[in-house]
Amino acid sequence: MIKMNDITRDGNPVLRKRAEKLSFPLDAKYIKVANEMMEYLKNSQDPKIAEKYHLRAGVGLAAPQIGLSIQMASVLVPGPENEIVFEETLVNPVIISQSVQVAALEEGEGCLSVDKDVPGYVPRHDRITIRYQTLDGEEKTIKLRDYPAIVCQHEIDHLKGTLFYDHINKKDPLDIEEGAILIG
Ligand code: 4LI
Ligand code: NI
Repeated sequence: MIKMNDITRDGNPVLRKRAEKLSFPLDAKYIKVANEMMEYLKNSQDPKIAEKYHLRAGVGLAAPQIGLSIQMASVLVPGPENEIVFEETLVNPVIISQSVQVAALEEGEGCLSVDKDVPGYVPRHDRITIRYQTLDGEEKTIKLRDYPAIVCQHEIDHLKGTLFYDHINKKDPLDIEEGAILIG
């Protein structure tokens, strides 16, 4: 079971590397890693389990965050009634198209690898089309918008060595372009 101690923190060089593309069929060890990453997200979103194991809640976790420089990230986005809005482990994901429309989380972004609060808007694309492979090598192309799109951009950034605060305007963290959508 993945716990906070297994999560690499800002300053660890693995978070700044470009992750390696995976080839198929996936080695069994990577399937296990993927299942553990998704299990972390589920556990972290369960108040009882999270409290018991001191897990910080997350909706996305990328392999470099557990020290593996491979192109894999798990995403588990719950909706307002706790229903699952998006659940997937993305392998070799790429953004193939993106809206000009910008969006940002109104409350800023957090990251399991960044312990300090870094306030400010993180400008993202409101809509994206991503292409990725599933754990069994199926090629998928899907469109996402709003919160799930923001989470996937944050996770895909991890595979490129980018952290959310890299995108925050250093001079004025709450400066964002006119017309940007703020997601509450
Ligand atoms: C408990 C149970 C307020 C502050 C609101 C919590 C179940 C921030 C938001 C959660 C903020 C769940 C989240 C992310 C933000 C803030 C991630 C709570 C877990 C909200 C996810 C990757 C950025 C993703 C919306 C500094 C660890 N997650 N909140 N950002 N939730 N969560 N990000 N922003 N301000 N980070 O953090 O998983 S994209 Cl689901
Ligand atoms: Ni992160």
